[in-house]
Formats: sequence, C-alpha cells, structure tokens
Amino acid sequence: MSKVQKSSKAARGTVTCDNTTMHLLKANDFVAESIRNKMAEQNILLINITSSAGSGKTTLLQETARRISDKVKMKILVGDLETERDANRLRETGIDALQIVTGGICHLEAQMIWQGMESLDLEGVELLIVENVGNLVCPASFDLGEDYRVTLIATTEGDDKPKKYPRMFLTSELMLVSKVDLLEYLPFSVDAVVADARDINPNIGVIEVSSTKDIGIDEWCNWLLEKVAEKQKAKEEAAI
Ligand SMILES: Nc1nc2c(ncn2[C@@H]2O[C@H](COP(=O)(O)OP(=O)(O)O)[C@@H](O)[C@H]2O)c(=O)[nH]1
Ligand SMILES: [Mg+2]
Repeated sequence: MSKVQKSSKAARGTVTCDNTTMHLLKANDFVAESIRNKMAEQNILLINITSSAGSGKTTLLQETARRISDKVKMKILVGDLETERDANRLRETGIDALQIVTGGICHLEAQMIWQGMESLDLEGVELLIVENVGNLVCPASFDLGEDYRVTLIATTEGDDKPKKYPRMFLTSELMLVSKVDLLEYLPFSVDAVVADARDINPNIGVIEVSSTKDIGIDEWCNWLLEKVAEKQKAKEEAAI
C-alpha cells in the first residue's frame, strides 16, 4: 500500500480551505479582501499612493486636501517607519489624518490599514487615501484592498525607474510624473518614462504634476473626484 504524506492528505469535510502558511502574502490578501468589502459597504473610495521616498506624495496630498476637502469628505492614512511628521503636515490643511508607524517595516500591510480604519471615524467619508511608505519595491506586492493604486515618479529620480521596478508600474492604474517644474534643469525625459511604463502596463494613465508650481493639480483632483462619483453611482445603481 502506498504511503500518503500527511501534508498531502485530503482534509475531512467538504470545505476546501486556503492555507495561509503556504503563501506569505495569502494572509495579507484575506485582509485586503475584507477591506474591499467594507469599503464597498460603506461606499468609500480607497486610493493607495506609492512612490520612492521624497517624490512628493505628502506635498501633493496637502495640495489635494486644500483643493477638494470642501467638495468631498476625505481622510488620510499615512505610513512611515518613524515619526508623525507627515500626519501633522496633512492635518495642517484641516483634514483628519492618522499616522501608521511601521517601526521599521518598509511597506504598509492590509492589517495595518484595517487597524487604521478602526481608529478613524469613517462615518460619511467618501474618499480614504493611503500614503504608503516611500519605497518602489515592497509596497508593490501588498494589496491594501484599494480601488486604485497611484504611483508618483519624480523628475529628480531619473527616468529609468519603471523598467527597474516594473511591478509597481504593472499594478498601478495611474502614474503621476511629479516635480515637472524641475524638468528644465534635469536630464529626464517624460516621453521615455511614459513609454517604459506603458511597455510594462499599456493601460496606465499618466498625469504630469507639480505641487509647488500648480501644474496638473486640477487634472489630478478631477480624476479623484470622478472616481469618487463613479463609486457613489455604483452604490446608487445597486440600491435600485
Ligand atoms: N520642486 C518641487 N519640489 C517638490 C514638489 N513636491 C514636493 N517637493 C519637495 O520634495 C521634497 C519631498 O516631498 P514630500 O512631499 O515630503 O515627499 P514624500 O516623501 O513622497 O511624501 C520636499 O522638500 C518637497 O518640498 C514639486 O512639485 N516640485
Ligand atoms: Mg510623505
């Protein structure tokens, strides 16, 4: 009689269970799915903003809050390894922001978002933005249950990044080329960065922005407001 390995024995019962230990990211994906369901129930658009450190995420979100927080009820969760500096910068604009201090972990995980959501009052909120830890590598692998992933690439970083860190661009719906006010001083080709990003992900949207010189900010804010409206409409249609 052939011996069956314990690990490959069929489980008793009729439910096929996912085994979280078989895949490191599986546990994250379970929580991400719960977040997606909760966001759908509460009708909140969830945006995950990623980029290298210093590409201009917080500055852009400060500007975004100043422009649209009277049009849409929004809150922000922001992740960093240490300090509450970014949350403080965001609160200065008058919106509610909560800092997630990862204590050395180089990305946000779905569980951290879940805990953040429990600490925020989400009643009536239509837009929840997550500013991820500055890093083009690890955050790409962690689904946070977001509706859209938006990645900034700053002109100061060099235009070779999409091909070097393809997963982030593959998993993003929108790429914001940031700090375009500095283009005249830098050897950075927007055409090259867009071509490389679209070679990886032909569907990626692109907006050029400068938070300091007010370039593309209205276009970005309109993109956000459109996505919020689409989510609200989906809920209304489901209710009919
Ligand atoms: N020239 C220029 N500098 C910017 C722009 N956006 C942000 N910065 C600067 O870039 C640095 C990093 O910005 P920050 O928003 O903290 O980046 P984060 O680490 O991605 O959140 C700060 O010194 C900002 O003042 C921009 O559009 N143009
Ligand atoms: Mg920041």
